[in-house]
Order: sequence, then C-alpha cells, then structure tokens
Amino acid sequence: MTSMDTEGFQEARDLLASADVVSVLSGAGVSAESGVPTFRGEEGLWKSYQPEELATPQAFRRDPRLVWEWYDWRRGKIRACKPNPGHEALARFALGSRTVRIVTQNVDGLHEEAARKASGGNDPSPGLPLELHGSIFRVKCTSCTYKVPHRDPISADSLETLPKCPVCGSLLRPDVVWFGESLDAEILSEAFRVAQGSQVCLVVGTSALVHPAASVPLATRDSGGRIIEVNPTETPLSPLARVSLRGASGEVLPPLLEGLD
Ligand code: BJW
Ligand code: ZN
Repeated sequence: MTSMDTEGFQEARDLLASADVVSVLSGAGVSAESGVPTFRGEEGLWKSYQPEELATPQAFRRDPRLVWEWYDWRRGKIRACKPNPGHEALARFALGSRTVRIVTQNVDGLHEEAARKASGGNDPSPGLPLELHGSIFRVKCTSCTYKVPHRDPISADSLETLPKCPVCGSLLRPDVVWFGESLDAEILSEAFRVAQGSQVCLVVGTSALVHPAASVPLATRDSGGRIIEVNPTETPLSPLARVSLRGASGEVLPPLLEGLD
C-alpha cells in the first residue's frame, strides 16, 4: 500500500491546501531514514543507557566523560547523515508561498541543511527551524556565557581531554536541553505563538512524550486548528489528531506536500 492509499491522505492534503499558516512539529523519527538513531524503542538504545539516564545535568555532573562519550558517538553518526526526502519535502513546503514554520525537537541540524539546499542560494530563512532542544553541534560553558558552534570530534578518553572553556577554564558541554532544564524562553514562546496562529499543525516523527514540546500542537487545536500526524506508530497525540498517517515520513511527506508550495 502506498501512502497515497492511506486512509485520511486526501483529507490531510485538503486541510493543508486550505491552510494559510501551517506549523510543523518534528521529532527524531523525521531523521530516522537519514540514519540518525531515535531515542526510544529498540533502535534508541546506546550501550544499555536510556536518554533519561544520560541527557540530564545530574548525569553530566556525575560522569561528564560518559555523557561526552555518548554525544561524541552521536555527533559522529550525525556528521555522516544527509537530509532525507522527508526533510526535503518540508523544506520545499516551507520555502513556498504559504506561511510555514518548522519547530523541531531535533538537535541534528538536518532541517537547516535541507532548507539551505532547497533554497538554492536564495534566502533559506523560511525553512530554518525553531530548535526547541538546541544543537548538538554547538557547545557552551558550564560556568560562564561562552557559546560557540563546534563540529569536530572530541576525545572522551579521560576528564583531562574533555573540551574546556577558553575564557574561564570550566568544562564545556553540548548546547542542548537536558531533562529538568528550561527551554529557551523566547524560542518556546515563539513556537507556541506560531502553533496558536496556524490552521494546521503537522506533527512528524515524535513519540510526543517529552514536554513542553509535545504540548505545542495543542495550541493549534485549542485555537480551532487541526493536527495531522505522520508516524508509523500511535502516540498520545493520535487521539487528538484529525488525521493520523501511519507511515515513514520520507515516504509520506513527499506525496503529501507535492504541489502545495
Ligand atoms: C518515525 C520514523 C519514520 C520512527 N518516520 N516517524 C509535563 C508532564 C510530565 C513531565 C513534564 C512535563 N513538563 C515537563 C516535564 C519534565 C520533562 C518531560 O517531558 N518528561 C517526560 C519524559 C515525562 N521535560 C523536561 O524536563 C523539559 N524541561 C522542562 O520542562 O523544563 C521546565 C521543568 C523543569 C523541571 C520540572 C518540570 C518542568 C526538557 C526536555 C528536554 C528533552 N531533551 C532531549 C535530549 C535533547 C538533547 C539530545 O539530543 O541529546 O530531547 S530527550 C529526547 O526526547 C530529545 C528529543 O528531542 C525528545 C523527544 O524525542 P522524540 O523526538 O519524540 O523521539 P523518540 O525517539 O521518542 O520518538 C521517535 C518517534 O518517531 C516514534 O514515535 C517513532 O514511532 C517515530 N518514527 N521512525 C516517522 N521513519
Ligand atoms: Zn567559561
């Protein structure tokens, strides 16, 4: 069965076609077909750790070497990944005439890469996402305000080899949002503002378990808009979605968004 035969496909296309403003909430599933491991489920395991054990400030304080080792491993995997047809379809959609804003939980930078490619040297900004959980390719100081882009491998052999702040000498850490940490207030309020003002929120590849990100589509629904979900499996948002398209985003999004630029 192709995605175009999926129940609700035409309804989803009609909803998107008649919307002036569309918000998109994406999660790790949108990058799965690029080879980026998701967090939860069988593919999501690293050694025997769960994200809740490593993506916390407590874990970093307890064992920064282990946490950096996990991030260095993930950064290496992501560096080798390219945007897939799902990212590309979203980027083309966002660069089209409709007002589209991509809000992502992903830290991999693949939406941005797809937007730069799709813009062909023109302004990529309508396709650049609001990054709710930061970027894995940026580091920040654990003590001062130092923050820089950082893509190179790091050595997590010992505490001594971990990256240190050039200003104050403290440990650097990935500039991502860990459990128990607040999201950037401006980015978060912009995400809710965009969702509230959109007629459709397209939710792609997220388990919708982590808040406040998982609440963003509720702002669309609470203001009278519709949620369209693209995910191979059911999530807590499925009962609230007008349409749930059960498939991989790299297969569903290109035909879903085709011609809606
Ligand atoms: C495909 C596919 C394909 C597969 N195509 N799809 C309200 C209620 C309960 C708890 C809380 C709450 N508010 C806040 C909390 C606490 C906590 C939380 O949400 N806990 C829950 C888990 C219970 N939230 C926080 O702590 C947040 N901070 C905060 O709220 O601050 C204020 C506060 C502080 C203290 C107390 C209370 C409030 C911060 C959350 C930060 C999350 N950080 C991480 C790590 C980021 C850095 C990094 O990458 O290392 O973000 S955790 C991890 O989960 C990552 C992700 O962005 C996030 C979401 O995961 P995602 O993207 O949904 O991925 P998966 O793997 O879960 O799902 C993949 C999906 O794709 C699946 O559904 C598949 O089916 C699908 N899929 N292949 C399409 N081809
Ligand atoms: Zn510093």
